[in-house]
Amino acid sequence: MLDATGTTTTSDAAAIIGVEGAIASLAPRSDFPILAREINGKPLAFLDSAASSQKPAAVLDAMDHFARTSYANIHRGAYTLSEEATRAYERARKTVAKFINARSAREVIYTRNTTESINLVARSWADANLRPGDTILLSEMEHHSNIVPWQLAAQRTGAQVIYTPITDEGELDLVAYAELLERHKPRLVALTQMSNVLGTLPPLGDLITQAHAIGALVLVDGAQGAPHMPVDVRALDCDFYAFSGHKMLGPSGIGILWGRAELLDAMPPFMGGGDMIREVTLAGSTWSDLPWKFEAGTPAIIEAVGLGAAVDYLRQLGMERVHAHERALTAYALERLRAVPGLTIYGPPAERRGGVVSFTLGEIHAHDLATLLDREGVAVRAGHHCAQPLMERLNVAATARASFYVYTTSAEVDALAEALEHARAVFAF
Ligand code: C6P
Repeated sequence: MLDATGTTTTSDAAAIIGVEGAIASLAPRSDFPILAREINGKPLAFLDSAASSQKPAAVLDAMDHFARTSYANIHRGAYTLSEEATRAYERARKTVAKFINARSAREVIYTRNTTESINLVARSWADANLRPGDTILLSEMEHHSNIVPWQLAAQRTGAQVIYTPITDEGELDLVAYAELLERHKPRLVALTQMSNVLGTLPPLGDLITQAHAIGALVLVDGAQGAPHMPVDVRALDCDFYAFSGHKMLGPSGIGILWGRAELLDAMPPFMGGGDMIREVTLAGSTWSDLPWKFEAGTPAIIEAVGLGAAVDYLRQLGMERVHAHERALTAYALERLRAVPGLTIYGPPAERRGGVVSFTLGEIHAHDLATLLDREGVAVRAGHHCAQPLMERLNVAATARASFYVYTTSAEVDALAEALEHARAVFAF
């Protein structure tokens, strides 16, 4: 059973939360109109940002303003509106490139989400490069989006997928990882930056160095990374990095694949259609340059503008502060929830995890628990969190999960703890 939360001491948490004992939101709550809502007559405590975050007025307004004043299709029309729309779309790309310290905006591909970004690599790079007998190394704590595309690629190419196990504390087994690298010499390693279930933060820098030493490329699933911590793809030294706009204050329908230019340049297109070509004849076609080679069809234009506004907002907050805020909330939550009798918390101690806390309460099914919490205005996710292999490793069918972001306060964590006490009372144990 994974329950390693006992390592956060009262004095650790007290030091983090300060004398007044409360953690205020990092971003002004009034920036997020939806947070003023009541649910079932109770103030909303939105604790499901790992699934999708709420959006500040700055993002909603940027999209609304763009749609009202400058919207047209991009890269197509030699008229003012289309040129304005193209500039806004490409400006947002540069904003994203700067946010992750890409060498150039050419390396920043717009996709629909993390899932599509990983599928792009699994289709384009894997199909062109993997042969029967090759190996792809994942981990047991990956989201389905970082498992299924590789299984499909393996089926198409004859490669095999292997997995680094996790320890009983919910962390990557580093000894096993080194052995698997040595024994199988995988062509590609794909790892999450933060587990969406356990909050585990694998030591990516070391893992990437080791993978490169045996000649593997490394894809980082940044779905739970880019929204929550500073990301510098050059310092990280990964080869591909994937993330979603909707988890980082932006809209749904827009995501990013960053890749090293020389890799992307050598890769065939993922999808064919308008905007990704240089020339089409009846006999065949040639491709546009990066990044457009990978952007077939009319893209999510308004959403790209929204993502740019979200990145501006996060940069103003400061990603170091975002990370520190979530760590403080997590330390507080682990301590507060440990006091709830019958609660089992999964994952590593506060100092080695991000702002995600998964738990079960006695024998109550996670879905029933989430429904009871919702009655108290507390929104948490319940289920397998698109990580069924991890659930199997934890030997649990489902967990409930609270996750934190820039607008979360310790009062919301208190509301969660109190709602859990209510749930215990309903189930009379
Ligand atoms: N996890 C969660 O509630 P998309 O759906 O493509 O934007 O992101 C997929 C994804 C990939 N990797 C990780 C680590 C993720 O957490 C997610 C999305 C959400 O945990 C929705 S299932």
